[in-house]
Amino acid sequence: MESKKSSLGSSTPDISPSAAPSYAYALGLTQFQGFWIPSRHVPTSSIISFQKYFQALDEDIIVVSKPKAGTTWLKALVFTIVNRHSYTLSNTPLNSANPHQLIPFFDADLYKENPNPDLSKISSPRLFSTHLPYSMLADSIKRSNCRIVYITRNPFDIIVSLRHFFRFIDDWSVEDYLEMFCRGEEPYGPFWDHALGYWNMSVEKPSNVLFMRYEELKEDSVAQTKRLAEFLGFAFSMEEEKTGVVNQIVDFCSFNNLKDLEANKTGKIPRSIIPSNKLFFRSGKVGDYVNHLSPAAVERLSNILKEKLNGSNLTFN
Ligand code: PAP
Repeated sequence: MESKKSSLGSSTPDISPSAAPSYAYALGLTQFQGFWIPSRHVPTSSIISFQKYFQALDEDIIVVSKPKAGTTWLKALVFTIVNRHSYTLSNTPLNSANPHQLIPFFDADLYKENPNPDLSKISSPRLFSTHLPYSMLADSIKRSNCRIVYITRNPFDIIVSLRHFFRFIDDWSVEDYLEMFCRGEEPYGPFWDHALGYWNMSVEKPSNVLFMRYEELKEDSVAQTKRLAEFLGFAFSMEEEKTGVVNQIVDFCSFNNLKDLEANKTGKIPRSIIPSNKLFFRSGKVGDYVNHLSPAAVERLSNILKEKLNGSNLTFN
């Protein structure tokens, strides 16, 4: 049996559709509370601590996504919108820090280092993030009036983006990654359950959960940024719109601008397993999957998605 390089540099069994546990094993995924958690990176104990101890405030803002759906971009936009009266674009901390450093993850950052961190001194609104599904959020979030912004992306581009990103830990093919998605056995997967959890809540509680799509943000960045700001309670004034503030924020947070900032070109997040911030910026395009996935592969996952999302009004084109 052929061997492939795994995240720990050891050999793992070849992956075939019949080798059901291989992906989870080799990627260090643990099935926990119904989802596949990358437990080498995010210990389940940090999730339990977060669920047990986190006390949400009504003013909190939580950025949520599956990996590679547009997290970095959304964090940059949320940080800039919320802090635009404190920082200009020339002195914003985004010039010297990656967006992930400014909006920490509950599970991978805050509760990983300390089971019950003191978050009371963070100025309001507190900005947090997570890749966890809705069902795994702390109950205090669900009971509070805080705001959750969820971003999703067509899973085909996510697959290609993940494949490129994880080159530093494995040498699987894009087909392997597709197989993983078809089984729902990918980081924070299944994809459909993750998306449906937030989709349903955005329908049920639209003033608490905003459902965004990478493709829509790309297609009309200005309109989507205004929608985001309004949802967050930081709507742009007429004056700001007239003087071009929205366009300036959109341009500042664009792929081309962010990727060329020194913090993203040469920086690395301390204690992170990600070797360079450069990896968060690859091509930033919609539809790149056509260059990597065969039509048959796309059809296969499309059919699974159709079945899984049936009856929900949630679709992916
Ligand atoms: P993460 O979950 O590891 O934080 P995330 O930021 O969600 O990753 O996704 C990275 C993708 O967003 C990359 O996509 P690609 O591989 O298809 O290129 C990355 O290039 C893209 N990206 C990062 N910043 C931006 C941006 N400002 N505008 C558009 N796309 C972006």
